[in-house]
Amino acid sequence: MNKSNHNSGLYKFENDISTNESPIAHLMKITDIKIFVSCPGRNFVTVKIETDKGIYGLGDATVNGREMSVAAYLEEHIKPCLIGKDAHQIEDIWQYLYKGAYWRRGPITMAAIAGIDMALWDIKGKVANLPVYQLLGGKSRHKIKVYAHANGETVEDTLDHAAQLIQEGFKAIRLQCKIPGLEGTYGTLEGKKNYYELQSNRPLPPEQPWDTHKYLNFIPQLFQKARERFGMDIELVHDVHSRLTPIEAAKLGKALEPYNLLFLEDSVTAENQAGYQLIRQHTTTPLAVGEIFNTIWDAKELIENQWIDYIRVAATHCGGITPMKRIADFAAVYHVRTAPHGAPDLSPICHAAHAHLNSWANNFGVQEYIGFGETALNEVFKHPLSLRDGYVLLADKPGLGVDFDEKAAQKYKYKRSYLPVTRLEDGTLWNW
Ligand code: KDG
Ligand code: MG
Repeated sequence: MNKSNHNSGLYKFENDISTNESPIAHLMKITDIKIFVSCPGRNFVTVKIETDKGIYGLGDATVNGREMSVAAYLEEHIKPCLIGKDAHQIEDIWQYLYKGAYWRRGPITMAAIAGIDMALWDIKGKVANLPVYQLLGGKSRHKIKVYAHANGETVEDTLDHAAQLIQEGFKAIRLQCKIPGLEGTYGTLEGKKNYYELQSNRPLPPEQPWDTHKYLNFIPQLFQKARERFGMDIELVHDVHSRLTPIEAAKLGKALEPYNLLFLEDSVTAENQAGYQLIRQHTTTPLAVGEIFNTIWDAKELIENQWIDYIRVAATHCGGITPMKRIADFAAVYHVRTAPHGAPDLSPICHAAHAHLNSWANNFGVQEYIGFGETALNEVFKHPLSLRDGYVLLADKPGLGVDFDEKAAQKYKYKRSYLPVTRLEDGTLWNW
């Protein structure tokens, strides 16, 4: 290779290609990795990678209810290995943290890797002076369809909430409602109607009751009333939160067929992926799953057997942008579309990463959207996302386009917090 061809511009070839060393000199050394755990409304683990060129990148490594484990993993086990490495080697660093750790997969490991991976993509975009979606291959669309959440204590309450969202311009809405006869569950939590799963300020997990029989009797009525009131145009989603067995989910899918859902989410747990085969054999209601998946392996059989229609992995929980791009491409082969998790326990950095992926992926389906209403959140994170008429718009900024105010974050101290736990009325622990 002729050296002189490569000495101009960013890429400086210092070694001849015939040697065993990398032909690319360390372009941009990682000088520090800072890990912030803050609570601007809810807990977030934020990663900041600094380089010797003064450019930094940001990543989200939040695991709801297990934040300090990821922070310790990053601080003690990742940071020392990456100082001095070339920030441009995203693929090699990803493999180093995944294969090189010997201990693969799992939510803590993969969130830690995700925080690093997102920050490295952010750096690469800033160096190139391009938004990350350009590095992925450019835009497939100029706006990102989202679904909002309508929750309520009663059917009427839930549908009033949905009516308000329709008026705001949303084209797709998720309906969740408190189940009659079950106290304090599944529609609202502590009076929070816009999001029923907000972290509790209690230092121990709150408990909620569950009854599958009551639930299965009730949910089809909710969707029947929704169609009576709104007609067939609005797209509807429901999240089962993995509380059914496959045959129960199949029954629910069948019962919901007349109401034409966009998808039924997390109808059963997916450790046993074949559970979805059974549901699939019985219903044409589209199926979505994946928000707690950590790797492509969690989705492999679901996708290649076409047992699902939407894969809902989140960049923060599946190892970052690098694997999410791979999962989207793999899913496209089997007619599966992406519908990334979009709960507020993902920081605006993850939401921005999704917006870049959603702009790029041809097989993007829909993005879950709760919004960024909290004042404290907006004080700490400046993000490039805006909402217009049921679509998210992504402003063109280099990298991911998010900024993080470290000083403001310090004001909002981490608070130990948990998701609720579910039990049957006889005390048996159930899936939450
Ligand atoms: O941390 C768990 C929440 O993000 C989850 O309960 C939200 O199911 C969820 C959803 O679909 O947004
Ligand atoms: Mg869900």
